[in-house]
Amino acid sequence: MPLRNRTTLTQYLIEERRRFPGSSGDFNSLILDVALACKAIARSVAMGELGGMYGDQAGVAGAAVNVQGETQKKLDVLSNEMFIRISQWGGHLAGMASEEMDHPYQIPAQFPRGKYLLVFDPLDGSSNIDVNVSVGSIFSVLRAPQEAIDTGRDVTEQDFLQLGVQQVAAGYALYGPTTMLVLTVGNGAAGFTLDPNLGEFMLTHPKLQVPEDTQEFAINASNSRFWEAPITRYVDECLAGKSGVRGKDFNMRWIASMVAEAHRILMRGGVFMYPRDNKDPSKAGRLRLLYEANPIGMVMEQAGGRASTGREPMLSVKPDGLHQRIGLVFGSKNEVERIELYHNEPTEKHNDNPLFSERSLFRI
Ligand code: AFP
Repeated sequence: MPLRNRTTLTQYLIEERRRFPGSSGDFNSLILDVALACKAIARSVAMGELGGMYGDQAGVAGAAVNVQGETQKKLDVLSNEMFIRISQWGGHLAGMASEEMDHPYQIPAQFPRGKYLLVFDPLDGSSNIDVNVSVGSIFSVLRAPQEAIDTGRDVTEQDFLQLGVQQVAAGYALYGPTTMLVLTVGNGAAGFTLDPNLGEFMLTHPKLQVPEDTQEFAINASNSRFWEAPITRYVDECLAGKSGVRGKDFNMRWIASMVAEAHRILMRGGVFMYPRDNKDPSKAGRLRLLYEANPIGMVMEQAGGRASTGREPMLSVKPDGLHQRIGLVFGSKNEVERIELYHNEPTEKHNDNPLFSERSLFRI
């Protein structure tokens, strides 16, 4: 469709910000910087081995390791640098935080500081890079504390520890067969497809809505022996299909790229679970609250879905650390609410049911 019939990301942002007549345009410029970083990352992802993009980042002794204790891929590091280089100079940010950096990033002295905080996972799904499966970037925008804005001081970890409901924008880029940007600025969620000829993100999905019901669930089933009882119950019921209490068959997916799972769920419904489990008691989950669970959670909630820890709404969790991990369930509203019900049901009540036991679908 020729450009004249399409809305660009810039036009969408300007139209959205008309709701705030006094706005300075800082916010729009920041989102466009993020979009540019995603376009640059998309090109590097597309080059793959041709651009020398595969493989681990070299460290002092073998592969480099990030604050999470995870091996860093070359693209993890490059993507992180792109987010920083493209967004640090514009005067919109008081500071940044990233999965790939131990501490908050201070805006260099030669650049003006602004009123927003940018939090991001520069490349999510890194284990899929070398096998050419879709990966993505996830971002979240918060307002910096007013006194940080007024004084221009260095940001602290505490500045970032805000509830998910305090995000002013969130979204992701998906580097798939097409590169897409999904964004919420607090007024629904919209999808943009990158026109590679123009280099512009074009509005293709103006009002994303997650179907309230689904027959598709996503979980890494290899962890099933570590799950808590409510998750085991929910998955067992899905596997029982028509012959069980759900009365319908389910399909299972697992891509190991949360951005790709989130996008599928936005497009056709579904439920994603990476629950808290006892695989590693030192970790309260695999996914990180500030730059994975909260931004994806805001997008899902803005699109009529739900995001939860399994027990409570994700966006109301008070963060206690920059790299805090958390159990994450999101997707079709009725499925997420069912999972929360199972978590909040008194255990003895469920166990009294003659049809179920903690370990398997039916008491043997
Ligand atoms: P990586 O970025 O380290 O590959 O982690 C991706 C992720 O955070 C999320 O995108 C996936 O849903 C999840 O981890 C996959 O975890 P498993 O590899 O344990 O299935």
